Amino acid sequence: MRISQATLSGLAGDVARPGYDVGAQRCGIVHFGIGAFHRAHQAVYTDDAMAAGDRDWRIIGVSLRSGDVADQLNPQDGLYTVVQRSSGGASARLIGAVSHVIVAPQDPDAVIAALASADTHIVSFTITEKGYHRRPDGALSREDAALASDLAGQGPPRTIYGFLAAGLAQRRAAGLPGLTLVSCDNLANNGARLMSLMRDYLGGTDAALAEWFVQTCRCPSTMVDRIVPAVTDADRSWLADRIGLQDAAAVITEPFCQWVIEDDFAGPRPRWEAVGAQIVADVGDFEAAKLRMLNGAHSALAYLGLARGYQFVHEAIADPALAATVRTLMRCEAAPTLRPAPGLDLDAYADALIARFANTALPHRLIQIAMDGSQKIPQRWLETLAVNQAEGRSCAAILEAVAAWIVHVRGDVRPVDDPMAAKLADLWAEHGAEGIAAALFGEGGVFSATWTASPEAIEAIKGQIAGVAA
Ligand code: CS2
Repeated sequence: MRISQATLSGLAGDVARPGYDVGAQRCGIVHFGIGAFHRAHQAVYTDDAMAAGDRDWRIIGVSLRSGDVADQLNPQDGLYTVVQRSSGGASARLIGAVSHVIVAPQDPDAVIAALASADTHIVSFTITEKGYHRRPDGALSREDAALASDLAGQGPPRTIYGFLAAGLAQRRAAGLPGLTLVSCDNLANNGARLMSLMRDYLGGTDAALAEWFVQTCRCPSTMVDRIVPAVTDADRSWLADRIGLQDAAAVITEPFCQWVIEDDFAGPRPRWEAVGAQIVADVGDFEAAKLRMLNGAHSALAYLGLARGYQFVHEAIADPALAATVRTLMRCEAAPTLRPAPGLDLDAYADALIARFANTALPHRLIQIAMDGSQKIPQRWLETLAVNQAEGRSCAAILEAVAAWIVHVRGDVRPVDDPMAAKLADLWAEHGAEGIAAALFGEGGVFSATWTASPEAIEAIKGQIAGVAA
């Protein structure tokens, strides 16, 4: 039997229930990209905030493309379990914060109506790096088909920009207040970037609305952190035995959870800080440390680990050579580029990250992390490389990882899941092992807006490519 309001009496007694009247809450948040990460992170904080007394903050999820999550959550009245798993054991809790999911291509008007509702105060996003439709230099990628269609006003919206523009126009016309747009994706300065991308989009479509947007809406930056591997069928059947009901929307995660949010809201918000989030004046130092150390190490483990035949993060980090590379990357290459955020000891942070990667109770596939590298490496590696290069330091560990990524995107060993996969394969065909590093990172290269590699760095990558490819 499937979990839902009607079947809850069948749920195992030791699964914690929401500490508030779920059905009595209105929706105050619209969330784009309601994947496993959101369900294990922001939705949990919001569930806790309502249990602590906040009201009317249930979440309407929006899927921009597939109907899969709607099929998982809607028949369950939005209910699902979050399982926390570590070597110490597993615990499960039921989350009531999600109301329902709208599949945007099936019902675009419902998405716009949710954005235009007087009850909505916050719109948040986990749409992954590529959901922002940016070029490698960070500007709006106007040539992208979905974005071009939205900019031209052809048919219903397809991107967050098109939907936001339609929703904001209705709010403005109705005299409603602006919204807080909360990016929860792993981009550097995610709030400021979203603000500037949205302003650029509106500037090209509706200048008066662009002005209203800047005056009334806010885009706080956030740092989000929780490792949430994709759930497998085996996980779901293990969970059904454990909790007594089938749950198609369950998520399995680690005990660790962190959310640092810039204190910059347009209107009301849940008291997330009362339930463990940090609301701070400046997120930048937290964000840079997390992206360059955790995510930087993750991506290095992904490409170097796959090349050595590993499948999971915990296997790769158990390899002494890879552990040494990752430790060097974090402590000697990333850390010197960072200003420690208040209370953050970067050496201790690196050790804690290695312990999290080693969690064998939470198998995390390297191939999941290897996805979309072209969207990830600028903020994970290239900013670190740029700062170190400017200060005369080289970064052997990151360059080794860069070489492994370059070999990965050649695409002849395993499929490359990346919006730039075709372009990267073409570059390989055109430049070969001799010229590919310069085509990507040299003067005028694809990624040179973030890091223009020195001739020495290009040579070092070339040497590594020969090593990895051999
Ligand atoms: C990972 C992240 O898939 C990836 O690229 O590096 O999803 C990572 O697990 C999270 O950012 C941890 O907070």
